[in-house]
Amino acid sequence: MRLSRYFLPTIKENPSEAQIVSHRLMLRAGMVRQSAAGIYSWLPLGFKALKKIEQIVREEQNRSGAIELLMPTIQSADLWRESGRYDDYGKEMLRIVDRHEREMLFGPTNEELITDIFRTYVKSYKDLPLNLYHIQWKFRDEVRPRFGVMRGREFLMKDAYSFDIDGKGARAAYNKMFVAYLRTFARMGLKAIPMRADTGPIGGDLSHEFIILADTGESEVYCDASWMEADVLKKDVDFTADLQPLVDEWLSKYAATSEMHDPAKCPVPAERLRKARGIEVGHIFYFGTKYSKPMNAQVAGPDGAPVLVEMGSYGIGVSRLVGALIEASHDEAGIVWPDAVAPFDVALINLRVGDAKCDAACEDLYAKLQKAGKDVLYADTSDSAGAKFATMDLIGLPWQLVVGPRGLANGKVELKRRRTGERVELSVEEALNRLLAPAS
Ligand code: 5CA
Repeated sequence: MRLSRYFLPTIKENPSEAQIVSHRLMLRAGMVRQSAAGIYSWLPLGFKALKKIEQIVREEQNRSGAIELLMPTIQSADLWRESGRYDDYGKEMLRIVDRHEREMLFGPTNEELITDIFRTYVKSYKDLPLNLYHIQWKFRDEVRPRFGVMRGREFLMKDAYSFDIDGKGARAAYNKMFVAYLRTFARMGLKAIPMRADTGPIGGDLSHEFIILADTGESEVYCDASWMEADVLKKDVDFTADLQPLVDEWLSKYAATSEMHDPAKCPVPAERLRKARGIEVGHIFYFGTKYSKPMNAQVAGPDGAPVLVEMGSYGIGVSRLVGALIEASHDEAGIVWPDAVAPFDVALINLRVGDAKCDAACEDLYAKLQKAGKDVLYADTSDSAGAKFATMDLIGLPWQLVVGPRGLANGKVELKRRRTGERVELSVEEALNRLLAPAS
């Protein structure tokens, strides 16, 4: 993408409405624009980051055996009456009346809708286990939407729903999601720690929140210092195997939110206990027959007798993750994207647009990098070098490839790693090789 043709409305001044760094940087980098309290438009750069994150979530859901579909944002109130949650959900639910006076709502979650789909089509235990998910916008009329996309009213969630014939199967489904979540967040460069959690309006008796540590987090958490060294991606995972031993291994490391933490019962010695603040990026629930029972979602068991299915639901805050990733990875100059979720891979900076040699070298690099599959933002505008560097540092792409007349006279370009600030002078060939090496 050529910057001269792109839509990147960056802002120099710090926006006064932003209280935390990720919100400030998202506004300054032209990623989002608030359209009403807690409701955002995703501008091109923000949208690209959102899509990158969504894709990692999708790949790990698919790897674990979950199947993607898409349910609507608007739901019928009648379904929610069946589960009893239409009255229980309270003011957080945005209620709508259509032209025929039918009561509708903007979905805050999808347990009812998916259970209705399930009961319509699935009739036999032979079709289980089944885990269906979608990545769809939700609306919750939060009392205090704040911190930008971290606590929005409209937000993008991945929600998966598992159906099993018995508790043992449901536990296996829960374990798959547990491990898929660890992998998902680790692939984004985040350390998300699973913590025993309250189940709130979703219900059930087994639940974990996945929380990343950040000073601006809304939850207070306690965890064993050994979590800091844990490497989730070290082992490959076979999702067809029994994952209980792996889950038990992870759960043997203590971690709890302040609501669940009891100092008297905490097994971690004081010197190894970390108290920190955290951001909830995912939440998984096992709630048995809480929805299948009132909604009569049953299948024929092996002996032909009807059995109510055991269910769980599993959420990831996809749009919240954009903010959470920035909270976890930034410096004074701006965002520092982890490679896997960066909206572009490389910023190609032409220091002297109009100079025939610089232009030609940049065009050549731009074409070659794109041909090799790299997503390049080519700074081909007439802004000053200083302004270009500031913009590129602000938007935080992992690599900056700088082409200027002085270097080119000696056949050199400069490659800067955004995360470390390290700069090296290289030949054009070497720079290309470095950028196209598998690790970059
Ligand atoms: N039905 C279940 C799981 S599918 C559910 O709704 N769980 S939840 O309420 O915990 O939400 C799942 C995830 O969505 C949370 O972990 C959080 O990361 C994200 N989330 C929840 N509320 C908001 C919000 N107001 N703004 C942004 N993200 C949110």
